[in-house]
Amino acid sequence: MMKRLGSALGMGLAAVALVLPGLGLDGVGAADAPGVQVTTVRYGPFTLPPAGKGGDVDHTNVVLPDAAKPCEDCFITRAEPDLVYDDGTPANLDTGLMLHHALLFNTGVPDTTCGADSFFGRLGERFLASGNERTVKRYPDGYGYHLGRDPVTGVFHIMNHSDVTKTVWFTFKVNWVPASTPGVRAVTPLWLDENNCRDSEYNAPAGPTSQHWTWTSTVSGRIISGGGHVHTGGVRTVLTNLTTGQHICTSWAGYGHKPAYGGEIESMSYCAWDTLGVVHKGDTLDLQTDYNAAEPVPGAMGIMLMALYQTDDLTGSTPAPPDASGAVMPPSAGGSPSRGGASHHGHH
Ligand SMILES: [Cu+2]
Repeated sequence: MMKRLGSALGMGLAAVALVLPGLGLDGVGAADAPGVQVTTVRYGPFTLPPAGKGGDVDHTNVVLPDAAKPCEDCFITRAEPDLVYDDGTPANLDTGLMLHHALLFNTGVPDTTCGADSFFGRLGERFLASGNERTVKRYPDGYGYHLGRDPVTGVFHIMNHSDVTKTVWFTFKVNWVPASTPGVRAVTPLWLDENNCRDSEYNAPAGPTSQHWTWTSTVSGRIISGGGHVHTGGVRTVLTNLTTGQHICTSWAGYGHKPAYGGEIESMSYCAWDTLGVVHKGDTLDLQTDYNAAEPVPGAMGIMLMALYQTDDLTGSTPAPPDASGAVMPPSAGGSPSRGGASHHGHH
């Protein structure tokens, strides 16, 4: 099973994608609501020689066309990512493995913030993603992401910093209901990115910095959930409607609570509420990304993937409490990165 990851962007690999079927009663998800099914979808195997011998596929995106889907004609309501070994145990920095990123594209739907004039835009709608911090995505009750019958494309970047070859899988444990389920409201993913439609990277200088990216909304509705992604040294991402002045979501980075992460970024807090914020077509959304690293962070990222319920009924409901919108720092956040954000591990 010695397989080197391809080095060419856009190269399709023959990695096998498996769906582990129907674990509807395994606890976590089954409690959600009647009819909720839980499917773990597994991508790989990725067999990675040590870094420097092919396992260090830096700046490489492995593209898997026709990647496994957790369900078809369905609404995804929750998705829990992980990177694991053959036996299912987590693969993380304490054993040398790091998930740079995994992204899933729905090829049947154009992306809302990235047009088809770019490589990533042509792949379709970015609807699920994960960095090494492995944030669980979820929508408030009554909302879901609709996945139809179009193929899904996966993009993966995984690194092996250990000195031996390792085989790992990327997994998403997905809660879903059939599309025929009455009353589920379909959400539109909004991908907000300091370097959108490109490689998402920028260089963050040492010390406290704020990077901004703005987007003029092409859609109207209520933002109901979402979270951010930064690299080690990142503090938070903040989404604001500049036109109305409304704070929508702050996603906070956490360090130093989980030994498996070796002091690198281990969590990003997640916002979820029936109305985190209101967006009108033509409004300007501002993505702010804060870093505070002891050394410069090359290839830094600042991304938020939000879920929007498109509607013209913008009257809204109960305002989001501070702990739902990240207006206050949660207990999971804060702490100090072990190496100031400039280490090789910390690159992503
Ligand atoms: Cu990243």
